[in-house]
Amino acid sequence: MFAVGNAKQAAHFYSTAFGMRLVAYRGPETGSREEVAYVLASGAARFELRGAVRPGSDLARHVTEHGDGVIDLALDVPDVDAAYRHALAQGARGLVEPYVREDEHGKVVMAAIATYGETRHTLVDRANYTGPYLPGYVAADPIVEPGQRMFQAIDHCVGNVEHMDEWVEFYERVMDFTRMAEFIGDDIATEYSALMSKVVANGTRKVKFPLNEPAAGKRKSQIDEYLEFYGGPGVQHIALATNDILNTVDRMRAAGVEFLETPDSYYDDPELRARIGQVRAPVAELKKRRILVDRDEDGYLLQIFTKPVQDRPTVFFELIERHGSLGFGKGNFKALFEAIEREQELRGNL
Ligand code: TYF
Ligand code: FE
Repeated sequence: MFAVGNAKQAAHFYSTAFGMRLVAYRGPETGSREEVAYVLASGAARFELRGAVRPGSDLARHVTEHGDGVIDLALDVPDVDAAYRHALAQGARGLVEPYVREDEHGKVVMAAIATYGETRHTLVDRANYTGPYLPGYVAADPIVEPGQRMFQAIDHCVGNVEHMDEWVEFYERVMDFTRMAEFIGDDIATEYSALMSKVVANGTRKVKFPLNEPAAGKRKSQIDEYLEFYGGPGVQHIALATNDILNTVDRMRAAGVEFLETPDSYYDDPELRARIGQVRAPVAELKKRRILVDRDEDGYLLQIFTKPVQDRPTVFFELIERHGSLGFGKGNFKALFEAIEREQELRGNL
């Protein structure tokens, strides 16, 4: 869920540039006097965009303070009561006690706990609900005629925090998540990344949360830039799983989405071909689009990163097409972080 300064226009952006379909709405016309909410879907991925319709609300304050950003990463759980009680027993801060909402389409159970910064996790069980989204929302028609889907799921959500280990431990303790092998440690940090990162995931690895913290380097860390401009910890990027990253990138670019530039040298490096072996598209086609490739023992992945999608240098998106690999593109970290730093420098924040 996003808090934005203008949900009506944001809904238009995610419809035209990300190929999402507006599916549900609530606002003054439906009895929601304080705020509007637009719900967009692409496959299993759902974004809710919230905007304040008048001054004075906590939502309005949130946008003033942080700019557009992610306020809630909702998690589907089979038993909201049990999950909430467990979380609180393990030291999580409860925000909303479990409650039931019903309408003619069925019932949902929800609760919410706090995570890093002002970010929340809503715990939701909508197994017994058949409506367009949740009780309180009405079905809505697409803003533009929906074309072919550009992505079908959320692959991972990344948090920028001050102390990574504190939050790794939080997800282990509160959610029974476990650490995944991939991490960015001291060694990489001092060489080029200016950040450290560890990944936690649930048992099925469907939910993956990398957590970044700034590392002291020669220059200002990209994570420090985020923390300064967001005004604290928050969601840094959301990775969207696509089946056809070449097509998606072409269509997003045509719609005006800006992606990070990867230099020609990345593709012309003889070691790249040796490292990635055979992938589904010719390297020339990847090079044309600045798509990155990485391979590990399980397979390979293709990925690309947008520039920040709002005025502040905070939230951005990743597109990822996995072919067996469960990683996050370790082999691309150097090229990626150099590209991010070039942008940081242009902004005068390096
Ligand atoms: O999610 C990941 O770990 C990758 C790599 O500031 C990454 O997408 C890590 C840190 C970062 C940007 C990308
Ligand atoms: Fe990522």
